[in-house]
Amino acid sequence: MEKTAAENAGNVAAAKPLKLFGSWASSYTHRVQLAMRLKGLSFEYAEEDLGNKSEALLRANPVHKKVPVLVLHDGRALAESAIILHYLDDAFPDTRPLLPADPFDRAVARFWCHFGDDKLGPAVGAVFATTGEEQAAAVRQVHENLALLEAELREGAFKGRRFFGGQEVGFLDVVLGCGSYWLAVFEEVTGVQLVDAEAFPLFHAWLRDFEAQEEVRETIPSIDRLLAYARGLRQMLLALAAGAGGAGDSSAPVAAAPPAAAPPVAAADIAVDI
Ligand SMILES: N[C@@H](CCC(=O)N[C@@H](CS)C(=O)NCC(=O)O)C(=O)O
Repeated sequence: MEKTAAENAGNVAAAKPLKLFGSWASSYTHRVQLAMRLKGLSFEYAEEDLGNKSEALLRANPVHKKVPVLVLHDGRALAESAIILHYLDDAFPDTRPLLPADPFDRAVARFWCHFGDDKLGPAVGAVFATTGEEQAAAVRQVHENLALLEAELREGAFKGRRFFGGQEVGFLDVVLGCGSYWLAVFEEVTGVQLVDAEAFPLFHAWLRDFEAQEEVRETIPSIDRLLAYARGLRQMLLALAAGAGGAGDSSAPVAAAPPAAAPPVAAADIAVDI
């Protein structure tokens, strides 16, 4: 009889552990780490130097050359955090599911995941990478996007839920939560308020609740470390945008430096890649 993917995964589990290529400050990496923790899946972790990527990472993700990458028990590799999260649900059905069971609810979770990656994340990145009027416009975009999420929590798809996934942290919590802790870091570094608890009470409460979860606390680096990293990164992005060129102040504590030749226009993109 043919074996299911889960049985195959289970058979080779003893031989070779799952392996995750990641970067310590990468929110996309945190998504996968958190998902595996919530599911109780053990894995090996390989920290990538994003300024000098390993041959193994480039072989495993030749298309995007980014982390996270999950290497399966049999050596095959998967890239893109949301796709990895879906895979984990499919391949390990005996573990805690992250996506809802209902097809419509699953689609809604995917929709808001796309919203986070496509709209909210880039707007937050732009606040971080800019100053002046450009930054003010990006702040307005962040607020518009947060207002959309707040409305869904108040009277839309997620009304009455503790988490986006229901009573427990689910797929969308992992996806949105692993980017949202950067909001406080960016507020501190830029001096701009992004999440006003009065304007976005439900989103604010959700984020505090998410951050207090044991698995989340185990996954997210300390605020001091993130702050030091973000300060160095902002300094470099502003230098790039100002046309200073190069990799900025080499003493800046930038753990995951973008390519030195990155053009200024890419600044917002770089900032989002955290
Ligand atoms: N869409 C990707 C984004 C991954 C991503 O942007 N990774 C960043 C680190 S957070 C990266 O590897 N950057 C290195 C580079 O761009 O060269 C995902 O969801 O996994």
